[in-house]
Order: sequence, then C-alpha cells, then structure tokens
Amino acid sequence: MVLTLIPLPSSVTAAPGAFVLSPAARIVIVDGADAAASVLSDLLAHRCGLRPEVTTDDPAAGDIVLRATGADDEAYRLEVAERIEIAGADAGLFYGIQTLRQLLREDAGSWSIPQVSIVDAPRFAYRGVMLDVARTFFDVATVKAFIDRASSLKFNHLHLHLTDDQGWRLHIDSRPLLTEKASGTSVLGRPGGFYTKDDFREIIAYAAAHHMVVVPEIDLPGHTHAIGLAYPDVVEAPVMNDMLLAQSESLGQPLPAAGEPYQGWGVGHSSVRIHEDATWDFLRDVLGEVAEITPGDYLHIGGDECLGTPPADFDAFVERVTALTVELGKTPVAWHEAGSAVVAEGTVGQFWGSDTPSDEHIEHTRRFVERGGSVILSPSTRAYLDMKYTPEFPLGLSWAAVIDLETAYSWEPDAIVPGLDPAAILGIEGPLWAETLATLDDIDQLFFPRAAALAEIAWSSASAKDWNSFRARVGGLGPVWDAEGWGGHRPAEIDWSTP
Ligand code: TNX
Repeated sequence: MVLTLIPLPSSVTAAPGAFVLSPAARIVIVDGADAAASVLSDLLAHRCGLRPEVTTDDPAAGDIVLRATGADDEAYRLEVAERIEIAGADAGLFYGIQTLRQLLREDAGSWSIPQVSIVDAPRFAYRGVMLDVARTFFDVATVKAFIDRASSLKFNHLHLHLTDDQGWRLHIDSRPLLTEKASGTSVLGRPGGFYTKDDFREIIAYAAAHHMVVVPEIDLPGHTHAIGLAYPDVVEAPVMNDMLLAQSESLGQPLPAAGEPYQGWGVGHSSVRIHEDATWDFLRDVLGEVAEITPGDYLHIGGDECLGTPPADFDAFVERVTALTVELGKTPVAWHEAGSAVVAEGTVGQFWGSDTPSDEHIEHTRRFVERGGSVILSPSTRAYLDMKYTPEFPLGLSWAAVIDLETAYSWEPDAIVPGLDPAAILGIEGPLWAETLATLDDIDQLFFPRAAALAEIAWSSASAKDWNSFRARVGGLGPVWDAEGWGGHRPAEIDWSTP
C-alpha cells in the first residue's frame, strides 16, 4: 500500500492493520496541547463530521493523544496503533496533524488511518510560498484559503507581494493617499482593493495559527508606478526606451502614463527618486509602519527588475534601504539583483534566476553570503508557480519555462547556484505571480499539485527524493484535496484514482 504522504517524512514504518476512528474517540491533551486540539477538532468535524470530546484524562484505546513537548523546533512523532499519539512542540503538533490528515481514509462510512510510526523533521528552516496581491488583489478570505492550502503542505512562510506598478495594497496611516488613490485597479481591468491594518493583522494572526510567518514585500526602487498616483513627488517619470517599447508592443499593452493607473504587466519602467530627501522621508514612514505591524523577522524590500535605473543609483539605494530596514529592527530580504550592492550585514537574498544561472546571477547571489546573510532559492525554471504546465495551459506565463510536475519536482537546491555554501541556503520559496489570475480557483489551478513538489523539496531529505514514489503519493492526495474543496490541475501523467 502506498502511504499518501507529501512531504515524505524522515522515517515511516508501516504495520498491518488500521486504527478505526469511532464516534467515541476523544482528543486527549497532555502538557498543554490546547491549540493543536482545536486544530484537530476542527479538521475532524469538517472532514469526518465528528467532534470528539477534548479531555486531559488518561488516554484509552481509540483515543487521539496530543502531547506537547518542550522542544523548540518543528519536529514531531506520530504513532498510529490501538490509539494515536502525536508528540511535538507547537509547530510539530500542527505538522503531525497535517500528516494525519493525509492518512485519513473513508471506507463504507467509517474513517480509518493505517497503522504507522513516523518520526519527522524538516530539511530547511524557510519553506515559503508567495502570493502576488498587487497585480491582482485577493481579499482576506482568499488569502486565508491560500494559507489553509500552503500550511497543509508544511510551508511556514507566506511572502505577500503587497505593492507593484499596478497597485498598493496595504493601508499606511502616515501616507493615506497610497490606498486612497493607488489601490483601485488590478491588471486588465480586474477589481482592485487593499488591506486595512486590521485586515492585515487578521491575516498575520490566521497565518500564525497555521504556523506561517508573513513576510511583507514593499517592492523598491522599481515596480513603484502606483506610488506616483498618490505621491507624485516621490517617483520618477515613467522610463521609455527601445527595450520598454518592444516589451509593450509584444505584450500588446500600452506603456504606463504618469499619474494614471497601470493595468498592463510590463516591468522596468518605474523608480522612486533615489536621491531626494522626500523619498527617504516617505520610505521611513512606510517601512516603519510595515515593520511595526509585522511580528516576523523579515521585511522584503524587492530590488528586482530595475531596468531603467542606472546601476550606481540602484546600488546606492539598496545599500541605504537595507540599512534602514535593519535600523527598523528587521532582517531585510531582497531579490538577488540587490547583491550588486553592499547590502546591510545579514540581508537575505532571494534567487530567482534559472537553474543554469548566468555568472552575474551567481555572483550577486553569493554576495549575500559574503555579507553574512543567507539565500532563499526560487529558481524561476522550477519553483515559479505562475509558469504554465504545458504551452497550451490557459493560465500562467511562460517567460522562464513551461513547468510540468516532474520539472517542478526534479531539482536539488544545493545544485542550483554553483559555489554557494549549502549551509547558507535558508530554504526555498514558490512565488505565485498573479498577472493571469482572477479567482481562488485560478490560484488552485497553478498551486495544486506543483506546490506539493516544492513542499517535498523544502521539507524532505535530498536522498528521499524519487519521482516515481512522489507520483504515486501525489495521485493518492487528489481525493484528500477534493474532500477539502481544493480544486487544482490534475495532470494526466498522474493516476488520480489511487485510494
Ligand atoms: C518577474 S521574478 C518578476 C515579476 C513578475 C514575474 C512573472 C521577479 C522578481 N519579478 O515582476 O510578476 O516575473 O512571472
């Protein structure tokens, strides 16, 4: 029998037989596993229509025991025998429950779980997904739905791309015109929107309850056309050159005009005014409020595709903005181009080059490590969740690659950037850019099943990786995702009928 587990745990020992979940089963909490009990209780209610009693009494056969341990890590143990026991610290208990969720099976009206003994811990500390809410605004309910999906695969960071040329999505009290004037539209006439501070706190709290840390991104110094709708003094006039004209022509989308919302998806035409004091007052206000509302360590300052910015200006900007971020108490994260500059000590670089990167990309990425930082890998030819599965796929882009499930699965983080010390790899992230997405269903189409491939690369050991094993397991998860109401693409090369 195939155990339908993704990401594959460190150690799995299966035994014959199964635990049958009876209506009399109780959730027994030991040493204060209360939060996990409510996660499990909601899950069983939703999936099996059972709401077990939660108790601190001694466990009996047929019960599910949640044992909180004092450890400070994401590891857990799951034993399924005559009773079920999950042991771990907060995150570990949550992950043990996600593993249990993948093992639950219904047969003739009764719910069972195969007997198994699992010991598990992640490979990488940073396991991220990114949602672009700037190109298309997604409301709080959709972001929560995205958190549900990602956390079930043991992703622990949610990077939100909050600002871009097309819109500004987070209210800033000291700069209220940003959301008043620059949030009303999305790409191609889709509706705009923004998060109030309370909305954003709600997202952060929901993410935290699912053991995900929110990483907000304010994309700078480029991707800033929207700022000009609100504070024109802070931005340069849109750049226009042969490269940008050719881009606009090939997209069939007009170039942006100063002071008007941009609804195309060309890149590289905008910049803040790098040398003006007014810009730095603005950035101190904005980044200060973002840092203040964000409990996580990281603040992403962008740094990508500043195609119209002179290199010396770009470097000066990055040096200063990463220093400002540190001053505000956060660890800066930046797209790998920012490695051309003297980034603040400890800045994390996010690599988005191909899996055969240019010398320049390699050099820029290594710089973060030379400056005491680490690297998040998002190779666009493998980890980009917004690339098409096939050339004909109706959603997504294909500028980096066409990424079928096997391509998304078959890569090794240590081998992407030559000469990068493996110990400097903080983890991996799958970005979901939203130029072509309008709905949660669209998100699901690009997310499932490729996010499962990324989850396994992020969590499981390199030696466990095996495409044939993965394809058998992913097929078995189709019914689990269906049961949650999570749609998605079901590529024909996978047998989705396995129980
Ligand atoms: C490149 S990857 C971008 C984004 C686009 C994306 C579309 C990166 C750091 N920048 O601006 O949305 O391609 O795939």
